[in-house]
Amino acid sequence: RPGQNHHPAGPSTPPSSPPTQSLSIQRQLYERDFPLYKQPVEVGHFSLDSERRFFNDARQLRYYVEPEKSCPNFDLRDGYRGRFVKRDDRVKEKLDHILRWILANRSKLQSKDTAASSSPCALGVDIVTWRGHLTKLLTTPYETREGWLLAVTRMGGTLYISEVETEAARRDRENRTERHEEMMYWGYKFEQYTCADDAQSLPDPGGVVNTNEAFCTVVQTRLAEHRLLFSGEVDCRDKDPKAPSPPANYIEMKTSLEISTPKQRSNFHRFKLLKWWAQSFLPGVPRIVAGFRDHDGVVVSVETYHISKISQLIKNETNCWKPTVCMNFCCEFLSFVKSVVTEDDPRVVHLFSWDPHRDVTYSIHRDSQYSFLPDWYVREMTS
Ligand code: 0WD
Ligand code: CA
Repeated sequence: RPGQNHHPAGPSTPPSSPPTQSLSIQRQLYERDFPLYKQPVEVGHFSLDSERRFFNDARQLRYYVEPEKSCPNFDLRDGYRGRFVKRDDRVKEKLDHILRWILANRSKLQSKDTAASSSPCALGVDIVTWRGHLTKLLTTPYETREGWLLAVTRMGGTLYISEVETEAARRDRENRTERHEEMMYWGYKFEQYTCADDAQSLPDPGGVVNTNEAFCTVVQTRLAEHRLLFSGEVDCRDKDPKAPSPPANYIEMKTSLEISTPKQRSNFHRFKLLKWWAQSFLPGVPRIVAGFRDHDGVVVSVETYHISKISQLIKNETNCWKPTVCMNFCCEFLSFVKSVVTEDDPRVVHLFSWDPHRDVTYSIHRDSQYSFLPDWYVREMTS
């Protein structure tokens, strides 16, 4: 075995040896016991309004209203031309909203185990990132199409992980077809048909869909030895006041093409359920409500998926994904990052790069275009 490759199951290396240069993504390396993943705890939340302004509260949280009929006939194309305000996805917000939340809630974070720790770490967490970035890590062992770039900076002992758009993703974004643009709207429109602004009211399908608006949960958890703090967008909550406390009352909304053949069912299990599972499992969101639509964007059925039952649902599929591989790979990647990114400096970025069928590699950048921790955050955290 080449000594340059980071081997997850290999013998432990002495602490003084230099970090390895790459991380293998071969699935069989990660087929072992499911790692410890602590029940995620919501430590806070925030909202982004119709102009993408940050609020340290739950004003954008919506309430799920179960459709009247199992075949609701929601027309997802309605309003695309006249009642749609689309977020400008050329603007890269990086971790800014999470950092704003951290500054506003620092007191809630400095935890007890930090005080006892021999190497005090300012925030009491090892990793700060978006949930969506972790989802990409979880699905990497099974991804054959899209690579990723993740920028990592260590400051005050905490590793901040922020995605960088790949060249391929930028090309895809700039060359979307009109049909694709419209289909991206359908998911948001489905949310509008099923979500109300408060527990007493009904959804308003006649209103404007504005994708600047968001409610995000901030959760803390631990994956093996990695203490994680991440945020993810939450579509809505259970409106029953007796529902369990967050994140157990949250619901993820999805749309998908209706399933009409065994091949489609198998593909749904093997590819789509992997992404759905990874995204909701991470923050402890227990349920997904899926609207199955036809080619014209009409929802023909609605189904609920319980995250805890998805692994059972896929068990009969040949060549299927395994939750343990996803979690072990993510855990190993975070260990790899910790071993590589030792310099504690907000101006230094280690750019981790992965392309399908390749190992994970990295490059180092000082005072470059990749630096992503804003001055207002660095100043506040180091003063
Ligand atoms: O600037 C960036 N590179 C990114 C910013 C990348 C990823 C996310 N974000 C931020 C935004 O501030 C957004 O409010 O992500 C927030 C959502 O983060 P997340 O929950 O970690 O992302 P993810 O799990 O990938 O997506 C959750 C939902 C999506 O729902 P579906 O059902 O399609 O998975 O957030 C929406 C989308 O509705 N979404 C985004 N919203 C704004 N900017 C983005 C995005 N880049 N990606 C997904
Ligand atoms: Ca959704």
